[in-house]
Amino acid sequence: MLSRLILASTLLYTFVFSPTTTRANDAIVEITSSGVLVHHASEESQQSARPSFALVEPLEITGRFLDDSQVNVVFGQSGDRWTASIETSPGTSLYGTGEVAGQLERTGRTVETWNTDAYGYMDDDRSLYTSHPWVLAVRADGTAYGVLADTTDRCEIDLTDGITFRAVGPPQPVYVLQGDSPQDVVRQLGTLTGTITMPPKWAIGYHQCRYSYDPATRVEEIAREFRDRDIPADVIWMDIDYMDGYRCFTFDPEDFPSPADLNKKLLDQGFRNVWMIDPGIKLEQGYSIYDQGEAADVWVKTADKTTTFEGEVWPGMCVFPDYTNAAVRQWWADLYEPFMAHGISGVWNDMNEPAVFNTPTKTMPESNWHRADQTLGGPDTHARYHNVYGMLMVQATREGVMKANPDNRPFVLSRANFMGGHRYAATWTGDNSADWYHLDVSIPMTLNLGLSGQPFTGPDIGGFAGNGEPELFARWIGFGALLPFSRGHTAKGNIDKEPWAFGPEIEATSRRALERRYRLIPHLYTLFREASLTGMPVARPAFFADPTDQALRTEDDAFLLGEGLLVVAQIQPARDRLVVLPKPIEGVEWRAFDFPSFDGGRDSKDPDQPALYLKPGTILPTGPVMEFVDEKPLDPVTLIINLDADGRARGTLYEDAGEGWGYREGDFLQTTYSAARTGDIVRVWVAATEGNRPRPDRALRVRLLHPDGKEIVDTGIDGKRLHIQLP
Ligand code: NBV
Repeated sequence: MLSRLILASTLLYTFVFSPTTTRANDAIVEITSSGVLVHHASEESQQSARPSFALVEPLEITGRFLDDSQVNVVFGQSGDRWTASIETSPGTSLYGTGEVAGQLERTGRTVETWNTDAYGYMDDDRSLYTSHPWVLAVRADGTAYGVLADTTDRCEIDLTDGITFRAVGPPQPVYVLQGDSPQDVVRQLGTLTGTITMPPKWAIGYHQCRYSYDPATRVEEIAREFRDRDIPADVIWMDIDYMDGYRCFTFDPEDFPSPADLNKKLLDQGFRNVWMIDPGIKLEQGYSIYDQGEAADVWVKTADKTTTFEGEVWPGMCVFPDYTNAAVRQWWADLYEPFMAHGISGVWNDMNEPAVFNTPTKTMPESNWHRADQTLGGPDTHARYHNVYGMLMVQATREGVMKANPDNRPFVLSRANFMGGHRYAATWTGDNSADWYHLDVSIPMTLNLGLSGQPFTGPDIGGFAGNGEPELFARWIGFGALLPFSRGHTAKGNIDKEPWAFGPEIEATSRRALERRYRLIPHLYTLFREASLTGMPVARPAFFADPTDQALRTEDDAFLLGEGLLVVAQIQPARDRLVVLPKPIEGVEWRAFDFPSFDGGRDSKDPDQPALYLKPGTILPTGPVMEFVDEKPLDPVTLIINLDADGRARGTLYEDAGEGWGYREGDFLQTTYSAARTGDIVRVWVAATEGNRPRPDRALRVRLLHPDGKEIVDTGIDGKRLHIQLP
């Protein structure tokens, strides 16, 4: 026991920036082998040390001690709710809280975890589609900690005065993750809740959706237009109208007579496809999915625990699989095998909060009954499982997709989700509207999701509800093309919103935006690799560049892609934003650059495109414009370089097959490029490689950003040292 305690204090001191020695309350504090502090209200309330729904592996407790860290969790009671409060020091900025609208910094806001269908949401909507009982706190000095309340219940996160969680039921454990920077904390969150697996490369290309492309010939037309107009895109989406009367796992016999043929035609042009599946199963005898589910008794029950709950959704009266039960998840997973056999590449699970039309709450009654696995907490009410309904659905979907196509990486998009659910599905920011407000919140929403563990996300580019004006679309696609999940979408009844729909000028803007994405795919793919290994978000807030710089803490319109690339979006119509840039590093500025036309793309000088800046000391790997991600090999590799004050720079490029699991056996190539200036010569070389994949025989191009604003361009062979003569 003693040795465990010694180990505990060693670990504790590794994570605490400047420990104090006061004990603030009687909470029981335990420490895990990975340095996470687990606070319990009392001995009685102590549960197993694991965020029940988030963790990959149970945490191993290595000791118990007085809480002498800087973060004291004070448990209490307020009415029927338990509370856990943390006092924050002056100058602390709060983030996270998952998918809520509004500004990036969450200090002063109150939200509630309760997955909600929130069509046309605004700042004051306290709950949206996904729930993350998690707050990231960045202190004035740039050190940070994160706090996670391990509860699936409806939980208020009140950030008006420090951090307070309020939830019903018995008090649950609260986890404190301490780090010397916000990045450090976000990485620890990745360790605690798991990370995404590497998506198929096509999923990081551009996606085109609408509610709905119907019939199949319209889908073909859309695909052809993209290729005829030379606008890069990888995926076309099939929204609910492809189904036969909104019956999941069926196809409308007239409008989609042969989904396999359609998917084949799309694939022949380099397009993958994603098809929607909802949780509401039409209550109709003779519909095979209903009949099967009925026979296996898989549906969520009402409060009497025996009557099947019926609720109205798109197909009319529906029943709902009880995904909290392992046998039901297995049943659901198995439905995907015949479905995927139509050549389906990816699956979109919508309406899984779950949304129900004919109840006052627009979801199931909280008294509904789930026959949940003991490992999840055992049978209980919907109140307890509401927030994880969507997550457990996509866990099963993903399993089914993987079983159907074991050699492929699964792609699932989910509207509802919960802390840790990023392991199963990407998410998007739901039904936004085609207005400047929703354009504005797209970036902070994406960033806070990233800070809450979900790196694969982005908004409906162009806005879901309503039409919007051409300029709005141009600005939106300008930066939306650079967000981790990049998809254009719009609702039924709206005008067309494909990149060409607003006329030639906006079409040219959209093409430039998407060409930029495709030039940056080598870098984006490298960032997805990092996210999959460590939990670091792909798109990161500007303050990650310097967590001590208070001015960056509220920068909502800029984001970092990785460490070194800053994207400054053009948010407002017809105004050049005064953006807060990170400070120069030892006199060297973050240097602006663009993509000129010499490598096959079009000149991107365009006020709708975000400004791009490269951090001193960075090498950014880019590639040629492509129609779709695997259209051609990455050749040449173009390195864009901004040397630091010592004349040095570094950067990483990760490559693999883009599909399948070979990378797990070493079939990848990770290259660390280095550059150094000596006198008038800049040398560029491969400093390190990892993985078994041979380096392709290909050209290397270097664009050296020069202090006088000019660029020096040189070419060589990738893998061979390049010597660039400065003028
Ligand atoms: O399936 C139709 C839509 C979908 O396009 C949208 O993205 C989802 O968020 N779905 C909601 C249901 C209808 C919304 C009005």
